[in-house]
Order: sequence, then structure tokens, then C-alpha cells
Amino acid sequence: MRIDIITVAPELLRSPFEHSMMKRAIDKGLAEVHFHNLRDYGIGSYKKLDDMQFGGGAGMVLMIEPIAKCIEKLQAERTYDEIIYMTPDAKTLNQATANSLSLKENIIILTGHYKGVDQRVRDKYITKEISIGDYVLTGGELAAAILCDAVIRLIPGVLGDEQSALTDSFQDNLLSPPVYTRPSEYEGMKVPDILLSGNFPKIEEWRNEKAYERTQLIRPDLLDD
Ligand code: 6GU
Repeated sequence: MRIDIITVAPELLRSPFEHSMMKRAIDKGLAEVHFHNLRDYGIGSYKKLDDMQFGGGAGMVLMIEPIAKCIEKLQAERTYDEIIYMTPDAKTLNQATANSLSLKENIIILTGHYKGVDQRVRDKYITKEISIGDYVLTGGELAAAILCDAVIRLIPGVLGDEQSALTDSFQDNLLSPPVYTRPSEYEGMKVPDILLSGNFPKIEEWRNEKAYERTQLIRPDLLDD
């Protein structure tokens, strides 16, 4: 999978890709991530990227020309399955979206800044808009890193068997059950007997029950779907 990230702040984004699972995926050749500094496509000698919004109001808006130049240069090189815009005014990222994106060949992620991008960018180029939650970040860069992490770890071969994505929280719309490790007793707090029993069908049943209870308590909305 190839991901092209268009951003005004590539330095804000680079480090998560140099560690842990995303680094492993990139080192294994399972994911390729390229950063494109929007500034390189800016207008005139000042490399202008943004301007005041028509109709008045605070905040600068990213102009269409630099973004168009960058996207069209990439599109001339290959076909993209999705062109994603990271923005708080979109549907929230969930596991189903991450699963479906992990199967794509080439995607572009555009990250906004300031007041966002000119609406015509969204109308002309964007095939999918994603928010990572109901709060506002300064820019879409950290949101893009989160999206990439959620997607890249699902690419077949990235996770080892020992940490199969299939047992993740949310993979089946349930939160994870509680987990324990040694010692089996700490200051009088005991690990549930069932987990020490070696009765694996019963353990599985217990985990499902706890996952359901926890979901019911903390995220009952997940059970509505
Ligand atoms: Cl994708 N961008 C920004 N700027 N803020 C956000 C977001 C994205 N998702 C939640 N808040």
C-alpha cells in the first residue's frame, strides 16, 4: 500500500512513522509513505498557500491552486483509490473504515490547517472525508498519523500472529475484556479463577461475557449497530 500525505507541516508528521508498527510495516515493504510539503506548490516567490475567506470572518483558508497542483502531479504518476481529507467536520473514523482502507493500493491524505481548505478542493478532488473525533485539533497532521496507524497495522503481514488484529477492541464492535498477567495475586487482588483454570472454552465464554458487559456499561452506542 502506498500513502501520499499532503501537508503544510511534514515535520509534525514524520516521527510516528519512524517507530514501532508503522516503521515495521515500512521496513517490510508492506507500506510506503511519502510526504509532500504543500509549501513547495505555493504561489509566487512567497510560496503563498492561504488567503482570507470571502464573506469575511477570522481565519485563513488554504487556496485551491497549490493543492490542485500537488494532487494532479501525483495523479499523473498513478491512479488513486481514495483522496482523503482530514477535517473535524466529517464522519468519525471507525474500525470498519480502517479495515476497508487497509485493502486499498494507493491513497492520498490531505491535511487541513487554519480554517480548512477552499470548498472547491473538496468538491473536485476529495473522495472521502474523515474526522478522528468530536474535538478540534490545530491541524489535520496528527489526525492523519492516527488514521495511518489504524490502517497500516491491518495490512496483512504487518502484525504478528501473537497480536492478531482480530482480537482488538472494536474489531467486532465490542470493547476488549479485562486482561491479567503475573502475579496471580497482588496485595490481595486475585486474578479471576477462570483464567487460571486451563478450560479454554470456558475462558472464551467468560471473555465474551466481560466484553459485552464492558461495552454495555461504557459504550452502549456500539451495541446499537
Ligand atoms: Cl481530521 N482535523 C482537525 N483539525 N481536527 C480534528 C480532526 C481532524 N478530527 C478531529 N478533530
